[in-house]
Amino acid sequence: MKRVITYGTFDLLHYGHINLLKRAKALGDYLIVVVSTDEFNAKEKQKKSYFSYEARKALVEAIRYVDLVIPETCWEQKRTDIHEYHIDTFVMGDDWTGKFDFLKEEGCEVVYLPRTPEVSSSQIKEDLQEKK
Ligand code: C2G
Repeated sequence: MKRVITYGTFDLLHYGHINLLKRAKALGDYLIVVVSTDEFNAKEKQKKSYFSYEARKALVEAIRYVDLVIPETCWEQKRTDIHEYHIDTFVMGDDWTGKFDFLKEEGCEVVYLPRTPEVSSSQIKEDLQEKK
Protein backbone atom coordinates (compact mmCIF):
# COMPACT_ATOMS: atom_id res chain seq x y z
CA MET A 1 0.00 0.00 0.00
CA LYS A 2 1.49 3.29 -1.16
CA ARG A 3 0.96 6.08 1.42
CA VAL A 4 0.81 9.74 0.42
CA ILE A 5 0.83 12.83 2.62
CA THR A 6 0.10 16.51 2.03
CA TYR A 7 -0.23 19.63 4.22
CA GLY A 8 -2.34 22.76 4.15
CA THR A 9 -4.83 25.15 5.72
CA PHE A 10 -7.72 24.25 3.35
CA ASP A 11 -9.72 27.32 4.40
CA LEU A 12 -12.82 28.15 2.34
CA LEU A 13 -12.39 24.76 0.67
CA HIS A 14 -12.55 25.14 -3.13
CA TYR A 15 -11.96 23.15 -6.29
CA GLY A 16 -8.26 24.06 -6.34
CA HIS A 17 -7.84 22.14 -3.09
CA ILE A 18 -9.97 19.25 -4.41
CA ASN A 19 -7.87 19.09 -7.62
CA LEU A 20 -4.73 18.86 -5.51
CA LEU A 21 -6.11 16.14 -3.22
CA LYS A 22 -7.48 14.15 -6.18
CA ARG A 23 -4.06 14.12 -7.89
CA ALA A 24 -2.27 13.40 -4.60
CA LYS A 25 -4.46 10.35 -3.99
CA ALA A 26 -3.83 9.16 -7.57
CA LEU A 27 -0.13 8.83 -6.60
CA GLY A 28 -0.88 6.09 -4.08
CA ASP A 29 -3.51 4.12 -2.18
CA TYR A 30 -3.85 5.99 1.10
CA LEU A 31 -3.86 9.79 1.53
CA ILE A 32 -3.14 11.57 4.80
CA VAL A 33 -3.95 15.29 4.90
CA VAL A 34 -2.28 17.36 7.63
CA VAL A 35 -4.47 20.41 8.31
CA SER A 36 -2.97 23.48 9.98
CA THR A 37 -4.38 24.26 13.42
CA ASP A 38 -5.67 27.75 14.21
CA GLU A 39 -2.68 28.32 16.51
CA PHE A 40 -0.19 27.24 13.80
CA ASN A 41 -1.86 29.54 11.26
CA ALA A 42 -1.76 32.51 13.65
CA LYS A 43 1.78 31.89 14.93
CA GLU A 44 3.56 30.64 11.80
CA LYS A 45 1.54 31.76 8.81
CA GLN A 46 0.29 35.06 10.21
CA LYS A 47 -3.14 34.24 8.86
CA LYS A 48 -6.52 33.70 10.48
CA SER A 49 -8.67 31.19 8.66
CA TYR A 50 -12.38 31.86 8.22
CA PHE A 51 -13.28 28.35 9.41
CA SER A 52 -11.90 26.86 12.63
CA TYR A 53 -9.57 23.86 12.58
CA GLU A 54 -12.43 21.56 13.61
CA ALA A 55 -14.60 22.82 10.74
CA ARG A 56 -11.75 22.56 8.19
CA LYS A 57 -10.92 19.07 9.46
CA ALA A 58 -14.52 17.91 9.04
CA LEU A 59 -14.69 19.38 5.52
CA VAL A 60 -11.45 17.69 4.41
CA GLU A 61 -12.49 14.38 6.02
CA ALA A 62 -15.64 14.47 3.85
CA ILE A 63 -13.61 14.40 0.64
CA ARG A 64 -13.65 11.00 -1.08
CA TYR A 65 -9.88 11.07 -1.78
CA VAL A 66 -8.92 11.58 1.87
CA ASP A 67 -8.28 8.66 4.23
CA LEU A 68 -7.03 10.41 7.36
CA VAL A 69 -6.79 14.00 8.64
CA ILE A 70 -4.30 14.96 11.36
CA PRO A 71 -3.29 18.39 12.76
CA GLU A 72 -0.32 20.44 11.60
CA THR A 73 1.09 22.18 14.67
CA CYS A 74 4.62 23.09 13.54
CA TRP A 75 6.80 23.31 10.40
CA GLU A 76 9.21 20.65 11.75
CA GLN A 77 6.74 17.79 12.12
CA LYS A 78 7.06 16.73 8.48
CA ARG A 79 10.24 14.73 9.14
CA THR A 80 8.64 12.75 11.97
CA ASP A 81 5.29 12.40 10.16
CA ILE A 82 7.07 10.70 7.24
CA HIS A 83 8.36 7.97 9.59
CA GLU A 84 5.41 7.76 11.99
CA TYR A 85 2.96 7.23 9.11
CA HIS A 86 5.31 5.23 6.85
CA ILE A 87 4.91 7.72 4.00
CA ASP A 88 6.14 6.87 0.49
CA THR A 89 5.25 10.17 -1.22
CA PHE A 90 5.07 13.78 0.03
CA VAL A 91 2.96 16.08 -2.17
CA MET A 92 2.50 19.85 -2.24
CA GLY A 93 1.31 22.44 -4.77
CA ASP A 94 4.10 23.93 -6.86
CA ASP A 95 3.96 27.24 -4.97
CA TRP A 96 6.15 25.26 -2.55
CA THR A 97 8.55 23.90 -5.17
CA GLY A 98 11.94 23.08 -3.61
CA LYS A 99 10.93 23.98 -0.06
CA PHE A 100 10.57 20.38 1.11
CA ASP A 101 13.22 18.59 -0.96
CA PHE A 102 15.07 17.80 2.32
CA LEU A 103 12.42 15.14 2.93
CA LYS A 104 14.09 13.03 0.23
CA GLU A 105 16.80 12.37 2.86
CA GLU A 106 14.10 10.53 4.83
CA GLY A 107 13.65 8.14 1.90
CA CYS A 108 10.46 9.82 0.75
CA GLU A 109 9.50 10.82 -2.80
CA VAL A 110 8.74 14.58 -2.99
CA VAL A 111 6.23 15.73 -5.63
CA TYR A 112 5.12 19.30 -6.41
CA LEU A 113 1.91 19.48 -8.43
CA PRO A 114 0.77 22.49 -10.48
CA ARG A 115 -1.66 24.68 -8.57
CA THR A 116 -5.10 25.46 -10.02
CA PRO A 117 -4.18 29.02 -11.04
CA GLU A 118 -7.46 30.95 -11.03
CA VAL A 119 -8.77 30.19 -7.55
CA SER A 120 -7.52 30.90 -4.03
CA SER A 121 -9.06 31.40 -0.59
CA SER A 122 -7.61 34.92 -0.38
CA GLN A 123 -9.11 35.83 -3.78
CA ILE A 124 -12.52 34.55 -2.67
CA LYS A 125 -12.32 36.72 0.47
CA GLU A 126 -11.28 39.76 -1.60
CA ASP A 127 -14.07 39.29 -4.14
CA LEU A 128 -16.71 38.91 -1.43
CA GLN A 129 -15.40 42.02 0.34
CA GLU A 130 -15.85 44.04 -2.87
CA LYS A 131 -19.43 42.81 -3.30
CA LYS A 132 -20.46 44.26 0.06
N1 C2G B 1 -3.63 24.64 -3.90
C1 C2G B 1 -3.76 24.39 -5.27
N2 C2G B 1 -4.44 25.27 -6.04
C2 C2G B 1 -5.02 26.37 -5.49
C3 C2G B 1 -4.91 26.62 -4.11
C4 C2G B 1 -4.19 25.73 -3.31
O1 C2G B 1 -3.24 23.38 -5.77
N3 C2G B 1 -5.70 27.21 -6.30
C5 C2G B 1 -2.86 23.68 -3.10
C6 C2G B 1 -1.66 24.34 -2.42
O2 C2G B 1 -0.55 24.38 -3.31
C7 C2G B 1 -1.41 23.38 -1.24
C8 C2G B 1 -2.83 22.90 -0.90
O3 C2G B 1 -3.67 23.19 -2.04
O4 C2G B 1 -0.64 22.26 -1.69
C9 C2G B 1 -3.38 23.61 0.32
O5 C2G B 1 -3.34 25.00 0.07
P1 C2G B 1 -3.38 26.01 1.32
O6 C2G B 1 -4.52 25.65 2.19
O7 C2G B 1 -3.23 27.38 0.80
O8 C2G B 1 -2.06 25.56 2.11
P2 C2G B 1 -0.81 26.47 2.50
O9 C2G B 1 -1.30 27.71 3.15
O10 C2G B 1 0.04 26.54 1.32
O11 C2G B 1 -0.13 25.60 3.68
O12 C2G B 1 3.25 23.07 5.81
C10 C2G B 1 2.68 23.43 4.57
C11 C2G B 1 1.54 24.40 4.75
O13 C2G B 1 0.62 23.91 5.70
C12 C2G B 1 0.84 24.64 3.42
